[in-house]
Amino acid sequence: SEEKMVSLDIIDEQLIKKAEQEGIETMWDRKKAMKTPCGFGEQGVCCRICAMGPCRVSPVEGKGAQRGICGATADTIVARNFARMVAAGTSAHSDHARDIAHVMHMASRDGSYTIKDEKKLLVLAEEWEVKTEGRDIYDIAHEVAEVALNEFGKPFGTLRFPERAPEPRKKIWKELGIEPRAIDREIATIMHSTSIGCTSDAESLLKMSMRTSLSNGWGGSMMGSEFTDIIFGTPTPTVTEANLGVLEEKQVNILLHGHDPSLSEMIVMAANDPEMLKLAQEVGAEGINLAGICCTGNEVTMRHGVKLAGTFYQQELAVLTGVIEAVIVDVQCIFPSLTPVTDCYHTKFITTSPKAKVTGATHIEFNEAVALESAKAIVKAAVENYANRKQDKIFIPKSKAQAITGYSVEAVVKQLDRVVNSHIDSQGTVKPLADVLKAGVLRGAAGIVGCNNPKVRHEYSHIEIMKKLIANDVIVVTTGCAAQAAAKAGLLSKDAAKLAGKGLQAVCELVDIPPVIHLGSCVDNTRILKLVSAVAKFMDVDNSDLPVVGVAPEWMSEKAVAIGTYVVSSGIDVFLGVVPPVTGSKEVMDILTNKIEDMTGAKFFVDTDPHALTDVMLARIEEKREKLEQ
Ligand code: BF8
Ligand code: SF4
Repeated sequence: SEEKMVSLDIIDEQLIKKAEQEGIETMWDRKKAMKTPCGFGEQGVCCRICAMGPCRVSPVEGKGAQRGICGATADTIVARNFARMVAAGTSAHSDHARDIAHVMHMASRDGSYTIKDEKKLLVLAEEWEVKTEGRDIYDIAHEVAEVALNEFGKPFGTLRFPERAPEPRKKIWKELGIEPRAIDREIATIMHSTSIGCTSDAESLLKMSMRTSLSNGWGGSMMGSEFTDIIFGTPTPTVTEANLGVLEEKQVNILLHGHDPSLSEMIVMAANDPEMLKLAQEVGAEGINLAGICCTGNEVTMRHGVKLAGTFYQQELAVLTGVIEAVIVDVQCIFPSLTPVTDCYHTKFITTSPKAKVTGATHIEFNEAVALESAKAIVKAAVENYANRKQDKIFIPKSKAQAITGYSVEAVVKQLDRVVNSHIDSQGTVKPLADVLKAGVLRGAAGIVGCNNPKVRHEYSHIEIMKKLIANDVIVVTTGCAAQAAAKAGLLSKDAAKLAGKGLQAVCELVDIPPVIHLGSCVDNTRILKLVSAVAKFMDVDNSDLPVVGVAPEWMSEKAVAIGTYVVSSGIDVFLGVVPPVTGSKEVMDILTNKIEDMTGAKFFVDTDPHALTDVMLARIEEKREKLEQ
């Protein structure tokens, strides 16, 4: 029923109860123990950049300490802290991309890593002026990878991908002086400028943050998406299932968690290897069941339909089912608490990256040079652990929902071609999308992205906002843990079209898509940039002219801060459901939620009430429509 489809399932409560009964601590216990968070930290006015401090200044003008020992004001301290979050988030996405670029550089016809989407590689080669004629595809791949790796540290010029933006957008970046240069350079510049006694001007720090964030969105993240498609294939729509009910009692369950597809793709391959399947049968299992968590989950579901166990906040809960033979992780969003939680079960917690070793975990380093062999060793360890399950500790919740994943921009465009098969010249373009937007059949589009955060009722905001938007004929695209929330709620199924308004419903039927579209992992937010920019270019306007919004209802990560900043810098309004630590500075608040609009044509909106937040979104969308129709 409709009610059931979107109601928040009770399974998590059952597992939380199981944790209590077994005396296992989860994030909710720790959240409780944390009591009230530090007000200074929460408002961003705590500085520990040098050893004269830490200094905590008053967020209130004229009351309490107004300056740190060096003289830094609340504005300076808040802006510095914000900038460092952007730098950290950018480093995470971009360092992930760097690894993917290295993998492309080692790709070979007979190795573990090959080139799956030659066409996409050739398009990129052309864009980057890498010679293609008469060359072996692997030579081209290696040179493109080298060009990409140079984007991190090239001494002169600006990045290549921003060229893809609409002309008026590029002009804005140039005029603001925020065209991103080398990726590592932008991160280093922020670390330098935010060190003691360097930049104290808040606006200048925020502009630097914008430039650095652009080196993420139109740099590292975009590289991550593009290269992953080239090496492992550009996603096409696939049907899958989501939620902890995808775990199988009679199979070896491997939980894939983290971010970098160069590991998870190999694990998928290894788990399908006949040798491994035979081994699984030998230990008495019916097969090997892979289930994804976090962005790795998104990556492998996009390309292989691997089932989604769930979101960031379900990582501990998945282990509590007692049927996970191994949690295999690489980098980012991995709770250190997986060590004590897995210790309560037979579950092996296997770290694989030298960049993310976790105390108490089993470290089996993944070696890309012998990737498949490496992956097999990891899968083997999981299979061999099947016999060690504690039978009395097993509980698999029943809940799962059907979902369609795998919508790359290419897949979306292909799907749109169904509408225009009579007008051959508009095939392969975003014309149909632009048309329904212009006509108002769709009022607008929203990208709903980001994490879970125990500061808010889990997944409530994600789902409420999605439901309200689609009911108002706003099509939703989604990535990250928000996408998994949508999957679990049944919103990624074609059935969900019945929750949509008349216009969106008609589009869903005509184009044969769900009303909420899974575009991938968090680096794949660049697919949104690409799609929005394509529509803007097609309509001969800028991104900021389109009735399009970005939303992060339950964000928590520094990566999310970097994403939000590049989205606003790209001309798209960003709506946050969790308050960022900037409220201690009037100036920073004023820039982010007001003045930045004069610079980029977009700004931040914050409201912890999802319904109020959505009302503002809808109003903003209609405002843009009015201007667009003039
Ligand atoms: O990069 S949405 S909790 S998994 S940070 Fe992490 Fe947030 Fe999930 Fe992927 Ni994105
Ligand atoms: Fe205090 Fe200034 Fe040092 Fe920050 S940089 S800790 S405000 S003295």
